[in-house]
Amino acid sequence: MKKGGHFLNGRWVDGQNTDAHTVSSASFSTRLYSASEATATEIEFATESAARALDSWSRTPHVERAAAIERIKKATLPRIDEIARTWATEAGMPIEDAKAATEALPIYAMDSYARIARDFEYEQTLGTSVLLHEPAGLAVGITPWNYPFSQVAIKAVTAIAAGCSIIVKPSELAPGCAYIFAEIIESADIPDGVFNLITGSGRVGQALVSHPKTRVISFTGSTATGTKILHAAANGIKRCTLELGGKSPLLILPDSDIEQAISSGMASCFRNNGQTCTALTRFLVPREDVGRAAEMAAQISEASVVGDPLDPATTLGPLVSRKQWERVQELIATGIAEGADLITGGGGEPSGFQGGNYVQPTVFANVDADSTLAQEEVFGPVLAIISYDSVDHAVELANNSNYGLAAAVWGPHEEETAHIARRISAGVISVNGAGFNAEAPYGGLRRSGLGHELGEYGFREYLDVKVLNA
Ligand code: TXE
Repeated sequence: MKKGGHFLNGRWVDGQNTDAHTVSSASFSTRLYSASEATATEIEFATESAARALDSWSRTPHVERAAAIERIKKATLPRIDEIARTWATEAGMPIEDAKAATEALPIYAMDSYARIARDFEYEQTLGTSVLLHEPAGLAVGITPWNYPFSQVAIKAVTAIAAGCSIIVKPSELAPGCAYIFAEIIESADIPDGVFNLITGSGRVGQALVSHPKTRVISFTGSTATGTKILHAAANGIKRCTLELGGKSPLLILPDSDIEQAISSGMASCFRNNGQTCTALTRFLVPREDVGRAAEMAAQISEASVVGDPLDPATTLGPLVSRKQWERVQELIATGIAEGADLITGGGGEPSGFQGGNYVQPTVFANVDADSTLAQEEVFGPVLAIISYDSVDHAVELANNSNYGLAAAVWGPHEEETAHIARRISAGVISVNGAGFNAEAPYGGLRRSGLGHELGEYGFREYLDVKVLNA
């Protein structure tokens, strides 16, 4: 892959500040290569290119846009192994999981947006009115490091399918998968300027979202940065989708198959080494079952194969950076200081991984529902088990969060479990382990975000609607 520069107006350009960011391996922060910090001139060139491309792309027939998405998918398929290796190296996701994750959601989204671009009813009749759905304009996608291919690919294909042009700024910590995506665009014969990649820090992101030519912002990242982006969107009255953090509950109802519930919950909690916004990180367990639940969670935690993310046997890799490692250490220490019971794991690196970004897989039980550990997103392999006394109490605890991204409920009776799931305030709720539906709207409530990605709801974020009364 081409590393270090920007992909602007269909061409690779060497950045003027080529050595601004050191991209390191997640494992031991070994230097891999340097990435550029875009200058004001490069940002201006990116927006001019995207604005010029928008003019013709927004008028390109939707069947041609659908065909473009199909070409992007075709160019992605042969590169899955390379994407997974880059993801594992830079962000720490175990290679087999990274491969499966690349094969799943981004490819699914490409199929889905080829279909939606083709079949969407761009003109709808409502009484005597005609509703005209049109591309909303130049889009900016700002992405983090935890799912570095999916986040770039999904934002880009949604925008392109809808007839928008897009500038993507990936995380300066893990831009490798974004370079690969730009190469995919290059080989898929997408018109110049429809997709642009520019790298740099939050300063570059802020300049892009604040730029007067930007009309649509799609951000995935922390709630703190999302708040700043929303301010920028407010200043320019721009469309803004925010996919932010979470502290998602798994509610285990009395008489559940506790073994199955814990095992499926642990897979979610430790997915991508805990660096997943939808991770189920608070298990709500009937008070009398807490001992059993903690024991099972500890067993699964201790069976984690901690290691090099490129080793296919690894199930738990490192965090993306030492800074993230320190943040997780602080939260583990806070959990202990707040009096939660440390069942397994704890502070420091697992033995044999000193100085790396590896965290001990950690389980806490009897966590106070209002404590930092129960309220803050940890973004590492750390579970908080909280006990409850009645189902109403459990629902109250599940909703006792500023976040509202995902949730899961596990129970013995399907119908009753689904009924309780409806009382939970979160964007995506799973009943008895039901899987993710990638056609359904994905987004969080409250401090977890605004708007949606995926499916037709995600598509509409890139469309304006006009009403023609005739
Ligand atoms: O995220 P940031 P960070 C959470 C998670 C993690 C914490 C901090 O809890 O521990 O956030 O991660 C760009 N204007 N999530 O600091 O800062 C930045 O360059 C425009 C959850 O890495 O949000 C990067 O490209 N852009 C989350 C992107 O924002 C700005 C995934 C994300 O960085 C900017 C990641 C600004 N002012 C972290 N400042 C999830 N929802 O999955 C920074 N950026």
